Amino acid sequence: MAQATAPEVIVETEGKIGIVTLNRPQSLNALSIAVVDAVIEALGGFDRDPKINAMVLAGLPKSFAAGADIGEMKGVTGAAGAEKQLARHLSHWDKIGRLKKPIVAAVSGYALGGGCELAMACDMIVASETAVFGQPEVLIGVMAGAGGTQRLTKVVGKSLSMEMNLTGRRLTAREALSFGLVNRVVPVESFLSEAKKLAHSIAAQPPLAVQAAKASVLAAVDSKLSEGLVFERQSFFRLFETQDQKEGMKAFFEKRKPVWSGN
Ligand code: DAK
Repeated sequence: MAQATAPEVIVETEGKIGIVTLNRPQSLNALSIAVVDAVIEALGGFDRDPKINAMVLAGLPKSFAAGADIGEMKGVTGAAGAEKQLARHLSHWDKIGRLKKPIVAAVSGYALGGGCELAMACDMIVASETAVFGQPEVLIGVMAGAGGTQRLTKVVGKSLSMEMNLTGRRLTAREALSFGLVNRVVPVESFLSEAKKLAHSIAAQPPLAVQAAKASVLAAVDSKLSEGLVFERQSFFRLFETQDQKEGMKAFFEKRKPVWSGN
């Protein structure tokens, strides 16, 4: 079972889903190093837990996360100093991209800077009507450092990403939906339940097929089409080694619901 290593991070399970909630309301869920480390430890724990098939990473109704904790960065001087101070933290951020199981971000209120980057590092985003997305680092003299110029550009395109990264322009939830940054926009009262619903619907599928499909979609983001197609085909073939492939196709002809073993 995944555990919280910081008091501001709540870790729970609900059936086959693991839920990690940021709970640092006094600073609008600013991402201190301890909080990010705890979030990633908890997600990693769920990723290794055979009882869990999908995850939700949630913020609070007022704020998903208003960025990295500026208080922890303001005293840092020099590129080498920044790299040294953030090295361990950086390797933690990189771990999110290596998690096998899907993560749904439940975003309400501010998703700014590192908060926007954390949401984009997840696989899907359910946003509340009050959600705002932005990379405002330029307004405090720096720039995005954890995917805000990379993942965002791949989703919304160069022009809008430029504007967001160069002026701090924020997107409303509806705008984010129109650009494909989020999966859906729901009333603030239901953002968490809708994110859980989506995670449960994924968790009900055969886990090895889900994980292979996740890896294949991510390969599309990272590689050129011809390489992605090879990766996809190999992943498809490998699923014919699983018991769930046999069960899924047998159940189809027996006109019943498949019972997944996860093998
Ligand atoms: N850090 C620390 N405290 C924060 C904070 C933050 N990012 N955001 C808000 N707070 C605190 C405020 O200081 C205030 O604290 P008190 O004064 O009450 O003690 C409290 O939260 C409420 O904030 P406000 O009074 O400002 O509330 P407003 O509603 O007026 O404004 C706001 C909300 C979200 C628009 C505003 O707080 C704001 O602009 N916050 C900063 C947003 C921002 O600039 N975010 C980007 C930070 S830089 C990397 C990984 C990550 C990153 C970089 C590298 N690597 C792995 C290499 C990420 C960098 C960033 O995110």
